[in-house]
This record gives sequence, structure tokens and C-alpha cells, in this order.
Amino acid sequence: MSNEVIDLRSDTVTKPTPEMRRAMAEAEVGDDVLGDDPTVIRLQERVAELLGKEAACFVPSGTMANQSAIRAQTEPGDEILAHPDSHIIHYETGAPAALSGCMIRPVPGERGQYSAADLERLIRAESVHSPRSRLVIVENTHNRGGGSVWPMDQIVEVVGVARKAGLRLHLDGARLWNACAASGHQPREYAKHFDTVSTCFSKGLGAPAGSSVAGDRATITKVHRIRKMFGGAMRQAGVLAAAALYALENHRARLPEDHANAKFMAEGLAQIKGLSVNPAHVETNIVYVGVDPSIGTAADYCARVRAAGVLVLPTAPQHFRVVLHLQSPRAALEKALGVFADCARRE
Ligand code: TLP
Repeated sequence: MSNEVIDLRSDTVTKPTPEMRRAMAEAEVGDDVLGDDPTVIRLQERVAELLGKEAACFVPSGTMANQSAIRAQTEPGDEILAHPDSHIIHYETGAPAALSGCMIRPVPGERGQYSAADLERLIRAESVHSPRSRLVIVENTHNRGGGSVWPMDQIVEVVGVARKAGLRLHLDGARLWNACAASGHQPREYAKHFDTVSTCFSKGLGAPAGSSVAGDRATITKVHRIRKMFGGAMRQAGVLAAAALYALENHRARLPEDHANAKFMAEGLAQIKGLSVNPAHVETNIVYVGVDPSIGTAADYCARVRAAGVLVLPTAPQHFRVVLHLQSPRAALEKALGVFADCARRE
């Protein structure tokens, strides 16, 4: 592997394994826009079952999952409450404004999580002047929160406040599988608190594409229509659904390996002068690392690391992110730590 690039930019970079490709090649397919792709139907039923929901809709991406859930549950002028570091704010190209005409009110808190009291303070009273508070979003695990896992009792408190105010709740569960692997909770134990839940197959689970939105039948019927409107209804999508099904059944159990590798990286990176990381904050497969200005900006440092064959993404002027996945074995990580140390010395 000596000259192979080690790609730790995201858990989205994995390529389908030979077994997954076989499942894709053998998939029974149909026209999913006409509703008769048997593999997509099987996947949707399996996701709904795992999440304890009436129905699910397969969509091409996590962004479409979140955005179609938002569109299905809001009206233009409504306000969404979400953490300021949430994916829907940072990485979905302003879609809640563009596609649903919604504002977002940030609810701050540590590591991507907010308290029920802070949420309550920011929910607006009905008024002819104000946007209408409508939808609360929780992201679990929280990407920019460092892959943090929401404590279940905090979710219950937040949900209590939202329900009391008559609001709907969406869970951005792109990495819900990681949250479950870390906490020991079943997917449906989280999902039962939310009206809609998005989950991804193309992150830690290693499928090439695909996400889903699950919820009650009426809402998912709306999501199906919105998927078509957003251009995300696919024809013989069973080849992708087969990869997702394979990933669901075979790759969830190995997620603790990624979490152990993330701890290993955090502990190694913490020893390197010029880098800072708190290994105690690493709960799942994402490690955020601070770069001391004495060794440059995160962009400079990541460029040096890249030239030495390790790919990571800067996420702020003095921070970058390391993400562990299906194709980041321990031997590659040991080598990557050597590169991180060398590049921190060279300036
Ligand atoms: N996250 C990507 C980037 O967009 C940052 C990554 O590499 O981590 N919700 C969460 C919590 C996500 O982390 C992501 C992807 C999505 C939704 C969107 O999924 P896709 O990329 O499939 O649209």
C-alpha cells in the first residue's frame, strides 16, 4: 500500500466492495417511478421496519432526504429550529430557503446539541408579525459537532418542548447507524420521537449512493411527490437499493471498528506538537483537529499532508477533519499518523 493515497476526507469516499457489487449486479429491478422496482420496495420496507415507521422513500442523497422532509412539513414563511452547526445550514446550499421558502433559527449548544430550555426560549409565540415556528431538526450523530451522539434523555426533553408547542420534528440521521453503534440504542428507539427520519447508506455503511426518509404514510406519500418534483425519482434504482440493502445487513455491525480507529487517530494526533484534539470527545468515526498557527493554516497544513498522500478536509481556518470508514484499515492509519507528524515538523 506504500504509494496508495489514504483518503480520510469523509466516510462518503468508500467504493462498493466486491460482495456489494455482486448484490448490485444480481438485483431484480423495475421502474421505480412507476412504483414497481422490487428491490427499492424491499429496501423501503426494511428501513421502515428498522425505524418503526409506517413507510419510507428511497432518495438519491442525504440532502434530498432532508430537503424533501422539510418541504413536506413546512409552508413558505415558516421557521425551522436547528443547531447553528447543522448540515442543513452549512452544506445544503441554502436549500431550505430556495426550495421551501423557510427561515432557520439557530439554537446554539455544545458539540451540535442544544438544550430543551434553549429550544423553548427560541420557539416563537403565534403573532401576525413573526415567522411561524414549525419544524425542529436534530442531527444525530452531529457532523460538525465531531460525530457527537445525542444523549437519549436530552432528545426526550427537546421533543417534549417541541410537542408542547405543537411543532413537527425531523431527525437528520445521516449517521444514525453510528449513533446506534456507539450508544447501543436501536434505530427505532431514536426514530420514535420524530415525525420524519432521514438515514444514509452512502456514509459509514459504504453504499455508493442513496438515502431514505421514513415517517407516517401520509407524510411519506407527500415525500414521494416532492422527490419527483426535485428531480430525484429514478427508474431502475434497484441496483442502488441492492447496495443499500447489502450495506444495511452487512456493514452496520462493523461500525465499532471505525469508532475504535477514530479513537486511535485522536490519541495519535493528540501527541503531535502543533495539532490539538480531545480524544474524550471522539464518540464515533469523526475527529476534528485544531492546527496551531505556528505550523500554518489548516489549508496549508492539509495541502502538505495531501502532497504526502493523505487526504483530509479543512473545515475552518485552523481546523480539519479526519473521518474513518470501511476502507481505512489500521495499517493505513499508522502510516497516516507518520505523515501528520512529519508535516507538522516541516514549516
Ligand atoms: N455530509 C458530507 C458533506 O456534505 C459535509 C460529509 O462528508 O460529511 N446530513 C449529514 C449529517 C451529513 O453529514 C451529510 C453529508 C448529509 C446530510 C448529506 O448527504 P449527501 O452528501 O448524500 O447529500
